[in-house]
Amino acid sequence: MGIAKKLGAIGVLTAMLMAGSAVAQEKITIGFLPGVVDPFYQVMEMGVMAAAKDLGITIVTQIPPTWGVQVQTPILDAMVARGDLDYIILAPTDKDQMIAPLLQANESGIKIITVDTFLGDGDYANGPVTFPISAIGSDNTEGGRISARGLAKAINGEGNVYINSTNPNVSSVEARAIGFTEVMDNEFPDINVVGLDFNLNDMNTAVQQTSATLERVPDLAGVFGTNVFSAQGAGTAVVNAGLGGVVQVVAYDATKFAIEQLREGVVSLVLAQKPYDMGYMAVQFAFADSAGVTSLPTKVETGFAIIDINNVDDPEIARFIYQVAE
Ligand code: T6T
Repeated sequence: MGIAKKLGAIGVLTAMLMAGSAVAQEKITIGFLPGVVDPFYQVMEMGVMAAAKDLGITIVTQIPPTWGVQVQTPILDAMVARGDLDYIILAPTDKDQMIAPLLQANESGIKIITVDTFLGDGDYANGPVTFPISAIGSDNTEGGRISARGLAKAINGEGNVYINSTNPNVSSVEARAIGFTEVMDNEFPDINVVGLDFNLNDMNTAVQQTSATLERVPDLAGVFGTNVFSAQGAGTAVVNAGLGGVVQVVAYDATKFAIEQLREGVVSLVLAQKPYDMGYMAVQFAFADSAGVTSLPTKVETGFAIIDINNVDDPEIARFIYQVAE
């Protein structure tokens, strides 16, 4: 087996960087500012800390207690005001509203890498926003398409389906709903998307909204929960209504809760993102940039593991379940 295959992409990059780090290099300090406290970002933080350990980098982490620009911006400003950060790795909670505060951070000399969510259209080479080094995350439009095909299969290609999501203008979940709706509209003429609600990343709101939809649309066939709290809320509402296994749920994000509901037959498909890789790679990119590497890609898609009842116990798949306390 070749060395590249043995180590994997991240391992190879680390080996190269560590070899390069034999050359005298300034030590860097990185701020890590994810979107909110949730299992997805907890796993991302593990990746960040593992890379920091491997590369000898100091990380300053601040995790917002709730989702949103109003919470994230003052934390960002405080990080900038510290004066000791060379890079900030951040998941912007709004693709437009976070541009100005991040541009200000960048103009003060801090380089920016976005993880999971992006700014503008995410094309930092030719798009409207070009100051971040790279956007590292999932191809969420494709994730939405995969979710749609999974749900369509679970409901035999017909019926009413509903989307529960977090907030408008968040690049990740917005793309998931777009990809999902596009596939339902173009590939499944007998499936009707009856609604999309925003729960503001609050699980209780997701439960209420899904329960209300179950009442409003008594023959609802399926629900797409576009992230951790949306999927948890959707799954909980379906179980509360006694409709587990009758109304199918597709869950974006591989939490232990989603996997339990998969085993119980409530959830038919779980889409695992790769937050560990996102975090690890973002730190590697900062390190490489500080060493003078100028060829870093402006976009990296980290891929998915698609989990269903047939492969959930396959160790090659199960390793992508978010292994954190919930
Ligand atoms: O789905 C992830 C993340 O990709 C999204 O941008 C926000 O929600 C999560 O953190 C899950 O809660």
